[in-house]
Amino acid sequence: MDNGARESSDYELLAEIGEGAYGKVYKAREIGGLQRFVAVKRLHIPGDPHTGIPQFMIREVALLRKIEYFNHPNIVKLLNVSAGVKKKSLDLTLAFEYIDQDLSSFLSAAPKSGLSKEKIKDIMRQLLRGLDFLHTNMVVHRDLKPDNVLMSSRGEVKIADFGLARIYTYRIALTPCVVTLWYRAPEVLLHVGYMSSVDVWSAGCIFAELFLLRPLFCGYTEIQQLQKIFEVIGLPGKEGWPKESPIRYNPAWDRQKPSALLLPCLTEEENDLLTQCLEFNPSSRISSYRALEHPFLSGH
Ligand code: 0RS
Repeated sequence: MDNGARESSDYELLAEIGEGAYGKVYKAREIGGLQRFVAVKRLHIPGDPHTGIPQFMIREVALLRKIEYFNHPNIVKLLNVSAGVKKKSLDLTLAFEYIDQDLSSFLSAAPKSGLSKEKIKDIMRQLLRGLDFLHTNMVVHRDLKPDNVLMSSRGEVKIADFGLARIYTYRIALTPCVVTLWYRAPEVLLHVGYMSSVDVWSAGCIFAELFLLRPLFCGYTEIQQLQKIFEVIGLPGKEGWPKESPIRYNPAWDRQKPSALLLPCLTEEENDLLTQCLEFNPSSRISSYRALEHPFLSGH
């Protein structure tokens, strides 16, 4: 892509920085050339590689490269893709620009007094611009959280770990591992859908976290996660519950909300944006595009 075809051996792996359903991510250095730091992501696709590269993989990589072509400032830059054949698997290596910090470390290092309003606005604007770009290109992230929102030393916010949804689904079935539910939209927890609105929910959870400096909803099971959500946004009426959901409506989850504002420590304007991001019904939830026009972010 930038230096022509590269082999994965063109990178010196320095340290493992992440492991998950996707395989492993390493901090690495380019050998020769600019010797830049890169984030190398290795995916192992089990199966007989001689039967060919699965179609879904070709599609997903084509999608990643299409997204890359636009060079969006709030999307992590993909530098190179290569595939290698092993005895019993296909190895896919993706190299990305390396960004120093993730939002979760940034928040842990934030002063106890909190982030400034200007910083919160700046992070949310960049995050929503990145999301709006993905959504315009028909990409739903599905797992947006502070761990995969990266922060460059120049203050740029970049979304990582998107666009491999089908490859992941394939791997998740094979690799049991703990995933955080904290940023999951109710319709995902209720198993009734995956539209771009799921990412706006996650962005809303991140928005609250920028003020609170702790996650808004920390559930450890899907039911507990839903209960935590309803404690803050209120339980929807039975008529608003998706009929297709395998999870039954439970009136006992209804807690009287103490305040009209979602988070009493936020201003009315901030609460208004948060409420629109954390709308139970995905079709009534604000889009990332419209969220950018909200008075809190547009600055009018
Ligand atoms: C959970 C506390 C630790 O540059 C990091 C980068 C980092 C990257 C980078 C670039 C492009 C990815 C990473 C990437 C690819 C899956 C991913 C999943 C999550 C995040 C990024 C992914 N906190 C997490 C690990 N960590 C230390 C803090 C860092 C620090 C700097 N720069 N990743 N991870 N794609 N695939």
